[in-house]
Amino acid sequence: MSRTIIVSNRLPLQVKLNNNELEVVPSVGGLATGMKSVHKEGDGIWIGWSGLTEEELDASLAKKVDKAIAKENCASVNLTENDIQNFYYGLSNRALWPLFHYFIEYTEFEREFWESYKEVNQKFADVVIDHLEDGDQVWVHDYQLLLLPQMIKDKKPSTSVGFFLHIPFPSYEIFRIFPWREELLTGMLGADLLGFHTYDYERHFLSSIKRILRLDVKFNEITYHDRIVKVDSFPMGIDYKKFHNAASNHTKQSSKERSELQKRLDDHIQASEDTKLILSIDRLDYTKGIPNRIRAFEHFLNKYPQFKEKVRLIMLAVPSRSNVPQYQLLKKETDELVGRVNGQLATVSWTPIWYFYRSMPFDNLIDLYTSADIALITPVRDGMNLVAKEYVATRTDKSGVLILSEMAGASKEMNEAIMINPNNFDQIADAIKQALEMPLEEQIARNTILQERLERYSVEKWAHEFMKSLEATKNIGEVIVSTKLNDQLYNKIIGDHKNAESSLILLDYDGTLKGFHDNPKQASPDTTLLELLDKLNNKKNTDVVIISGRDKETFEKWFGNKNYNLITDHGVWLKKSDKDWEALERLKNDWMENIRPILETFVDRTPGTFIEEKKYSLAWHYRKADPELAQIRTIELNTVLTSLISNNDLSVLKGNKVIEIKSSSVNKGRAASRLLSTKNYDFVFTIGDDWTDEYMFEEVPEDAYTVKVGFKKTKARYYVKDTNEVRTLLQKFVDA
Ligand code: GDG
Repeated sequence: MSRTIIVSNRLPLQVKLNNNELEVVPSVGGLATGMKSVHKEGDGIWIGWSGLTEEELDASLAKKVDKAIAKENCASVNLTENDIQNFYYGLSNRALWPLFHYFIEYTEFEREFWESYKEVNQKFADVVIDHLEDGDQVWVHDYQLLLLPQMIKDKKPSTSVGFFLHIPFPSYEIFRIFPWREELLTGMLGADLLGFHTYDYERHFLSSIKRILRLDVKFNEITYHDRIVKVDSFPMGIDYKKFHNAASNHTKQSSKERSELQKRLDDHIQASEDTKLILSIDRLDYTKGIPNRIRAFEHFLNKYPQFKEKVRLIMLAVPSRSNVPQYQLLKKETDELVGRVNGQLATVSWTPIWYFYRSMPFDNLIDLYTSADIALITPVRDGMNLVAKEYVATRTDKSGVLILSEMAGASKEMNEAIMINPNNFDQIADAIKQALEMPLEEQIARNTILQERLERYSVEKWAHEFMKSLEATKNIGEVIVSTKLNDQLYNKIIGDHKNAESSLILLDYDGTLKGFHDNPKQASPDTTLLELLDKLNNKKNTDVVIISGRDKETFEKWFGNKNYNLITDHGVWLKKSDKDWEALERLKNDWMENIRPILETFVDRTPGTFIEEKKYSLAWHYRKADPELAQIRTIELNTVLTSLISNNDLSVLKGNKVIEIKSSSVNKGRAASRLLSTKNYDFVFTIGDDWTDEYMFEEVPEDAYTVKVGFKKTKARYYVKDTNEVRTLLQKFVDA
């Protein structure tokens, strides 16, 4: 079985230092539990930071820490105090966390933070590479390590890498604000599988990929260089059995076994018959909507005063990132709000809000979950929210009501909860009233469905599904039947060319010899390319032909003073090296008058697009358009054109970000066969990047070398990654 290396910012354990004595305590968090089976399978290891900085550890202690955590099948990444300040509290929690949660006003884009983020991601990469063995797969977690997948892939291209983001991925309009957005995206694209909690985050991510990196996305697959990156949603679950069983045992506790907290809760519950407890648990984080919740609760008590003295809100806020200024402000605001509400509404026998600012042991958490009639979960933005799930799991008698913000990822799967908008206090007040008055049968009916789902899609299942999907990505590449050119194949091609008596080399231009440009007029050949072509063209017994959809006028301008063989307009015109242009096809172009106005309406309605008018064809270019709008328009245009051209001997060609209408009797394949019939070539090599080149690949003899540029479905036998590799290959012909 292949081994999995799990990587997260923090290790799933706590290292405690008591008078230079080490204690290693495993964490019990959701992630640690979910990954347990993956971690234990086939000697997997977990890589992350131990929680102690280099400054806190001298050399001998550091060794001891390493040894102690190695015992837990973990390995540590050593971080300095400076790393923690700039990478963790800095870029991760003062830029990425607020931005990804739509708190733009809290984001700080410090270059120093960014530099540290890159360095620390590299530190993680170095440790991963050190531990990586052939056949291992890596699963990277969360927003602190967005650059890590590509750093691993750079060094170990054949390693399978998965990545899961635990927080939301924001919409493109938000994500684009980040100054180093391209780097983040390309960092993530090092993974073979990218997982998000919900389809919305997945959709936002794909939208950024299309708009910022302008990559091709088909359904949930991104073509990135010569790889396919799969994107999917995997809603994280909880350790259902652990919470359910703990709650079950809790109900069996004798009064002696009850905790102090439980006793206080019991006092409240027993105070009067219609008393009720509302619970909230979260880290003290501005994304969790804590001030909103307090204000909404205050509004509820004022709107429905009959519940005063009967209902109490118990708020557990766990200290978090307290050296980030916004968290300090939030603490102050929360303290003040709780003080104000309690001050204004409390009576001698009742305080409306019990507020705990601390973390509690697991057993106390169970006390709270099992004693609360209602869970009030109101984040303004939350990747998933496990507390909502844990509350439902502990309701062993199926009583209890969950009020859940629609801004939490969990809301997508927990339809049976009462859904609220955390900014609508009136709605929250009504939801609390509805929850308080909900008949028991309805509570049971809702919780039955919720519990069944939570039990089925547990955190273990979540981890398993992710790993299964990662495994499946290993086969994605196989749908592309062509073979990547490697050194051995290069040598074979060059050798065959050398031994041939008469060779034909057919080269497509755009996307093959030259990269794409927003404006096709500006993609003229550079000097390096011209020098390379000159040398190639001078090879003896070799006919080099540039074969393109470009018009003859453009090629005349670019290559008129060269003695290359040229074929333009997809095969309408041929120019033999030292001769004049000759028409290979006699074509009409009177159809253009009818088609042009149609294309013009598409240009008007699709900003960034334009028409290229050639002598025998019309091309609608959409490279610069919004990719999502363009996708809709191409389907529309295709439908309109197909119905129009059917009787006209015209065809619609879908090129690379261009739709071209031209005579159906012309294509590069026909032009290629004409050339092949004029001479007895014993070596044929053809290379091209788009759909129009497929005709060429079809027409050349079976033993010809057909090469596609880019990792796409093709009839070519081989492929190369990009235009740079094309030039490297041509240089090899020259050097041979
Ligand atoms: C991030 C995303 C996403 C809380 N207080 C105590 C305590 N907890 C435990 C809860 C729960 C966990 O902490 C909190 O998880 P959440 O999901 O609610 O929130 P984040 O910490 O913000 O987590 C979030 C999650 O990652 C997973 O992908 O759902 O959206 O922001 O398990 O039980 N545990 C103990 N004492 C406490 O006082 N023992």
